[in-house]
Order: sequence, then C-alpha cells, then structure tokens
Amino acid sequence: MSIAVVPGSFDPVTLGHLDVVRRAAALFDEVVVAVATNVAKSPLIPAAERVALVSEAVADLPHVRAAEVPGLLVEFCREVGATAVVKGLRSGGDYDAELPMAWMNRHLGVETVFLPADPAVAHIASSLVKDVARHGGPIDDLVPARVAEVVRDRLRAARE
Ligand code: COD
Repeated sequence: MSIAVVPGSFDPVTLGHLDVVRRAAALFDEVVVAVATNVAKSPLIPAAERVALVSEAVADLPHVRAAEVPGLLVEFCREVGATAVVKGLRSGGDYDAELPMAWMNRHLGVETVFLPADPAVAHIASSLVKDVARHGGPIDDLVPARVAEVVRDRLRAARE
C-alpha cells in the first residue's frame, strides 16, 4: 500500500493546493494532507481550523484525510507509514525553496515527488489570496466557498 503526505501551511487551502492533493490521490493508495505551521509565517487561521477546512474540501475523496503535523515532517511520515512527500511547483522560485527541504527530508529518510502546478491554478498563492481579500477583492474563484467565508471573517475580526 503506497501512502503519501502532502504538506503545507494551507493558510488558507487554495484551489492550487487541492489540485496537487487530487493528483497525488490518483498516484497513491492513501494521501494524508499534513497541516503544518511554518515558523517563518504567522497564520491567519488557527491550525485546527485549517485541518477542518482541508477535511471539508477533500470529503469526496475517501482515501484522503487531513491531520496536523505537530513537529518534524519526516517523523509524521513515519507515524502514518508514508514513503513519499508530494509538493507542487509553480515556478523556479518554488523549486529553489523546495529543493533544500527535499534534500533534507531525503537525508532524514523520506523522498519528495514534485508535481508541476496546473497552469490554470499556478497563479494562486495563499499569501496573495489573503492580500486580495484584505483589499476587498474577489477570492471566490481561488479557494473553496467555505474557505473564502472564513478568510473574510478572520480578516474582519483582525481589523476590529
Ligand atoms: N499550485 C501548485 N502547488 C502549490 C500552489 C499552487 N497554486 N500553491 C502552493 N503550492 C505548493 C507550494 O509550492 C508548496 O509545495 C505547498 O503547496 C504548500 O504551500 P504552503 O504555502 O501552504 O506551505 P509552506 O510552503 O509554508 O509549507 C512549508 C512546510 C510547512 C511544508 C515546511 O515548513 C515543513 O515541512 N514544516 C514541518 C517541519 C519540518 O519538518 N521542517 C523541516 C523541513 S526540511
């Protein structure tokens, strides 16, 4: 049985992330979407809610689930029995950022599989979704409907 982990901050989960999750789900018997907290970023949405939003977005895929990664990604991979990490690449910039992590994760025992972003969603980044929403722009075709609602609510609460 092949198991893969698709990790990210998912703050918020976007249609770009979900495209990678669906394509990973076609390649592996089981996929665990690992919601981590990137120490370099301070999240808009708490981890437990990000897990709930991802779970809702992948509810139609029976062999995909979401969970929070409390610490080291490779430790989490071992716990769930995953032999691969799957990541999406939108650009050379993503590649430059991802390659050192892939090398380190391989050193620690888990290989990385890169999937090129679908050009239809390659422009979507969580940071840009928040920026567009922060300035009152439309995000409904960038994230699932429930996620758009949560992002707007969280930004409104942060302003008050
Ligand atoms: N299309 C395709 N792929 C996309 C798109 C899109 N539109 N948007 C984002 N992606 C890809 C990104 O390239 C990335 O691969 C992935 O989706 C997740 O993106 P983010 O922005 O949600 O998440 P990051 O980059 O902040 O996540 C970093 C991790 C949390 C994965 C990393 O910090 C980590 O592994 N942390 C756990 C602790 C650990 O093990 N550290 C050591 C790592 S070597």
